[in-house]
Order: sequence, then C-alpha cells, then structure tokens
Amino acid sequence: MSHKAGFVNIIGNPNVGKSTLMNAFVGEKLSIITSKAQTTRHRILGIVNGENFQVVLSDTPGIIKPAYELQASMMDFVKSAFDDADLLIYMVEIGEKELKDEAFFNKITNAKIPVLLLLNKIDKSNQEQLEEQVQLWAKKVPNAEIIAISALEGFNVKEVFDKIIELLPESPPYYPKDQLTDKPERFFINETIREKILMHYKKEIPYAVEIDTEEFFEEENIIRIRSVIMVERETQKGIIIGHKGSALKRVGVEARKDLEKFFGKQIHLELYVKVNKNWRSDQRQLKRFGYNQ
Ligand code: GDP
Ligand code: K
Ligand code: MG
Repeated sequence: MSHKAGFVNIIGNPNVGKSTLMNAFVGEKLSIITSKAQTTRHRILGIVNGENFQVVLSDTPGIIKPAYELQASMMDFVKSAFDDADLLIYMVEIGEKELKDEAFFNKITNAKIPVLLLLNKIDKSNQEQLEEQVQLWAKKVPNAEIIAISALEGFNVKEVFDKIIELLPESPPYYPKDQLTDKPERFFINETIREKILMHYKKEIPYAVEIDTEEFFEEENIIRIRSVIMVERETQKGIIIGHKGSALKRVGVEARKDLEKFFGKQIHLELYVKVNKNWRSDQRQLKRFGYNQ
C-alpha cells in the first residue's frame, strides 16, 4: 500500500489562528494560544499519523519586523519553515490586508510547492464579506487554493486535512509513527506557564519573560516540577509575584491544572522568579533557551 508523508508549514500574521489550527489537527494542545501577538516563539512540530500517511505540521511565530535578538530568532524559525516545506499553509483572517514583510510575501507568491490559503475566522463574517475576501485573496496570491475555515469552531478543518493528504507526496514516514511532536516534555511545561503569564500580565511583562524548567521528576503517582520565571528587571519581578505572592500563585494554580490534563497525572509545581538582565538580546542565553537552531 502506498504511503504519503511530508512537511506542512503554517505561516501568517500574528493572531490569525495558526496555533489554533495546528492543535485542531493534532487533537492536543501542543501550541499555546492567546489573543496576544508573539504567543508562539518557536517552531513547533505537530505530527498526525494515519495508517497510510504522516503529516508533519509546523506552527511558527507570526511574521513581524524584529526589534531585538529574540524576535530575529523567531523570524529565523519562520524562514526555516519555507525551506523544508512540501506544502505551505498561508493563513489569513477575515478583514486583514497582507504581510508587512514583503520578502516573506514574495516567497509565498513565488513558491514552487502547493500553497493553501486559509481564510480563517469566518464565524465572524457574513456571506457578502466572505465572497469579497475570497476574490481579494485570489488576486493577491494567484498560486494558492483558497479555503474558508473556522479553526476555532472546526468548520472546514477536516476538509483542509483531506486536501493536505491529497497534496502530499508519496514518501515513507519521517518520524516514528507514535511520535506526536519534536519538543521534549519540559518545553510544554515552559509554554504552559508562559501562556498564563501572557493571559494575566499587561504590556511589556509577557515579552520580558522566559521560563526554564530546572527539575522534572516523574514518580509513580505524581510529577514534581520546579521552574524559574525569568524577567529582565527587578521591577518586573515584583509585578510577577504580586501582592503577598497572589499573582504568582494564580499562575501556578492555573498552569498546574493544565499540566495535570496534559500529562494525565497529579502535578506538584514549584515556581520562582529570577532577574536575568537582557536575556532577550543575549545570543548565548537565547541559544540556551532553544532559540538558535
Ligand atoms: P496565532 O498567533 O496565529 O497562532 O493565533 P492563535 O491560534 O494564538 O489565535 C489567536 C486568537 O484568535 C485566539 O484568541 C484564538 O482563540 C482566536 N481564533 C483562532 N481561530 C479562530 C476562529 O476560527 N474564529 C475566531 N472567532 N477566533 C479564532
Ligand atoms: K496569538
Ligand atoms: Mg501561535
């Protein structure tokens, strides 16, 4: 029996729903999702296995103009997603214009591989607006096939998946058939904690934060985790901790609940906060946190 496999790379502006779509395909919360831009900082593989196929999806950070080293590394992840793709998913949302980065946009319109343009969030639009948007994008990206979807509500998600399988080349699998992602357990712990920080802190705080899980001990009935929340300045440390530790406690409680779901086991989560000056602009530190490939 023939077998299809390949790399399907999802790119687009921040907040259009890339991570929501990948999670919908994989059926697991591999990528954290919030309404804030730069929620996704890494390139995260989500692997969907079937008897005769293996779809290796990659979720990437939204395309932005980098202002500091961390963001430059994030855009390197996006660049790498063009290099190995068998199929490109360019996601846009109803009402958006186009990528601010012309070089990336040209890579899409000149791609030698099939491009699926997914017009997302159609749950927020009406028929007239939808038709107008489809026409607009057909002109802008003539090499793409356009499908309107709602990643959040699952509308047309299965249709997109069937389309992906249809377009993938014949190939043996690239990863073991029981593998779900390329990222280790610690990565998902860090991301779960960072999601709570994105949700509960304002302005610059989430962007100054990085998480490092220092300990991960799995016992028979419980997993013991100790993670450090790094910030760039002393004042940010105070904000993260909050009055009598209340803000930090909330992050811990919510992250623990999610992690218990993810691992299917009781979790003991210890969090502490450390100042690590300018980690976002320090190549060596970025490398340590997995931002340089
Ligand atoms: P990303 O930055 O492109 O990865 O986008 P996310 O997946 O993090 O989603 C950004 C925001 O858009 C979140 O608040 C999602 O819940 C929301 N969102 C994603 N897909 C849809 C959709 O189909 N409809 C609506 N209404 N919201 C969506
Ligand atoms: K987002
Ligand atoms: Mg994302």
